[in-house]
Formats: sequence, C-alpha cells, structure tokens
Amino acid sequence: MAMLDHADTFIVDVPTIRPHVLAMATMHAQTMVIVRLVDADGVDGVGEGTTIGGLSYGEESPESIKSAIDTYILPILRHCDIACVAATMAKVEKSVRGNHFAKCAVETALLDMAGKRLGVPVSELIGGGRVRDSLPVAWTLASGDTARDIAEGEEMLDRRRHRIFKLKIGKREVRDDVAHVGAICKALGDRASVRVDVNQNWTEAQARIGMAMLHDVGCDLVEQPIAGDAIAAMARLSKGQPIPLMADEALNGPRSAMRIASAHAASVFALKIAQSGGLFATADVAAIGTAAGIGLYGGTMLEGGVGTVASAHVFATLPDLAWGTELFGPLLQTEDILREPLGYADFSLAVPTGAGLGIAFDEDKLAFFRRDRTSPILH
Ligand code: MUC
Ligand code: MG
Repeated sequence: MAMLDHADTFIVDVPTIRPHVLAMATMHAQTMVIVRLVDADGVDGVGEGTTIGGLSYGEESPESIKSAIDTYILPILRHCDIACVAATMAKVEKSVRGNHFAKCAVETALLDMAGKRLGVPVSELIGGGRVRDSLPVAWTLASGDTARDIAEGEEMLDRRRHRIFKLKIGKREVRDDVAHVGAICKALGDRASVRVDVNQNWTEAQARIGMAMLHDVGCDLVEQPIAGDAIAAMARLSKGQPIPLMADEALNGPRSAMRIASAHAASVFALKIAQSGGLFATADVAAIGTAAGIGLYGGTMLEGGVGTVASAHVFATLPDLAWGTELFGPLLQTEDILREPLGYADFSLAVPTGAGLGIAFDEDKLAFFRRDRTSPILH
C-alpha cells in the first residue's frame, strides 16, 4: 500500500544543438513537462510528457499537459493505492478522457516508484518482461541543408553512434524533397538505412508519386506520408506502393492500432509511449502489430532522458523490433538533465538496469532549466 504524499509538475526548456526542421515546425529548444511524485514512505518517481512544436504536432501542448496533470489527475491519485499502477491508471481513465501525454507522464512516474519499491527495472513490470538490454538507435538528419545533413550522417557513422537515418521532409515540393533524400542515400550508400518522415504533409496524390520516387532513390521506409486519420487512403498507398508505409500520427493507442491493422493501412508501427497513452498501452499496440504481421519501430517525441528511458524500458520487452528505435532525444539537447547521461555506443542505447527507470536528475541543471524558476530566455 502506498499513498501519495506530494507532487511537483513543472515545465523545462532546453535548447537544441541545432535547428531541427520538421514539416510543421522548426525546433530551437525542446520543452518537457516533468512530474515528480513522492509517496508517504519517501519513495519518489518521475515521468515526462513531451510533444513537439507546441500545438503543431498534436492536440496536447506542454501547458495543457501540466494543467491536466495538476487539475484532474493528481486529485484522483490522492484517493488511490498508487503501488497498484494498473488499478490507479484505470481509475484515471474513468474520469479523464484523451490527454494521452499527461497520462503517460503520470503512469511513468508510478511505474518508476513501483520498480523502486520492488527493486526491479520498469521493463520487468511491462508485458512479459525484458528480453534485450540494448536497442538500435536512429538519428534524424533535419538541419534543413543537404550538405550539412550528409556531413552529420558521416560523422555519426564514423563515431559508430547511428547507422539508421530518418530525414524530415514534406515542407518543400515533392521533387525537391526526393532530390534531397536521393543525395543522402547516394552519399551514405549501403553503410546506412535511410528513411523519411513526412509528418502528414502530403496529399494522397503527392504520396503516390513521392513514395514511388523515394523507392527508386533507395529510401527504405516512409513514415506518415498523409493525414493520420485518412486510414482508407493509407491502405490504398500501402497496397499500391513498393516502399513500406509506417503509421505514426495515425496511432493513438490500441483501438487505433486495431483499426489500422484491420484496414491493412500500414506495414510498420511507430510505437510512442505518450501518443499511445502510456507504457502499458504501448505494449498493447505492439502486441496488436505483431499479431497482425506489422513490423515494429520504437518511436520518440524527442523526449529528454526520462521519456527516452521510459520508452526504452517498453521497447526492451519486445522480441521483434525489426526497424530498431529512434531514442536519440537527449542527444538533440545541449544539456542532459540526468546525472548520468544515457549510454549511446555501437549504434545502440543501453537500457538502464537499476530499479525503476534507473535514472536520477542533475538537480542543478533541472533548477536552471525550469521555466518557473530561472530560464526566461526561451519564452
Ligand atoms: C516524429 O514525427 O516522428 C521523431 C524523430 C524526430 O526527429 O521527430 C520525431 C517526431
Ligand atoms: Mg513521425
């Protein structure tokens, strides 16, 4: 039995190492909502709710995530035995619709506490438990400049940090985007897998042409080329195009996974803990994908250390992760808010082995980057 003693929810803004150019926004900083829970025995747990570009990616903003947690979720937790994570989240589900990012942050913190109490990593509390200790990690080339992207890709290969590259396209004319992808495929050759993410920015007609052209220049995968709710059109593209289509924005938890699988609308799922509504829900999405013969990829919302590690614990429970992961979020930030930075080596991320999430904050950095204390520079 564990009762909530106190909670702290705050927004943290950390600059990015370079502008990150996506179809719907250019990021110069990443904004993370951190929730910290402490129970009556003094056991604490942390969670993260992070989106991209304010409200330009999804329906929750950092401010709405914080408000949903403080106003609606924490009061429910005060009447729960928070040692029972699934039962607590089921209670939250009854009173709070949607708000997947906020729920994910809270569920992460509860699982961190539960793992610490039981002396096991969070990965042992998900599905059948951990089956792998490291995860292949992609990097996104999104400087907005082809030559700079090629140089960055070469550097990542030299450092043996990444050999899977995701290119963010969809902002320019289809032909210009394909030329950009083709130049990178040509430069990196068979030393790397090159994939693209259109972030819903094409029409079906553009996607039909774009996907065929991308296949011809050596691209391996196209992520969310058209609107995420255009399931029938995604199915037409999946059937008609030689290049695999990965669902990202279309996936918002197990029911959407079931709809996409039944419609044959994607051949790969980008699993995201926040979009799915939490770690348990992500495992359910993965199970639906696997049962339907859909390949799995460990996605990111470019979270910092907490959300990245929470995702890693879920992905470490998946026996089939054919497309690897993109858990590089902390590497895009100028400063790591964790005391021990995550272990990136040999094209992989090491999944922490300590109890709970297995991480701790650098409290000084956290205090510096907290929006409500000392970091007015970015807003
Ligand atoms: C997305 O849409 O997948 C993941 C990697 C990256 O660069 O942006 C994200 C979001
Ligand atoms: Mg995406």
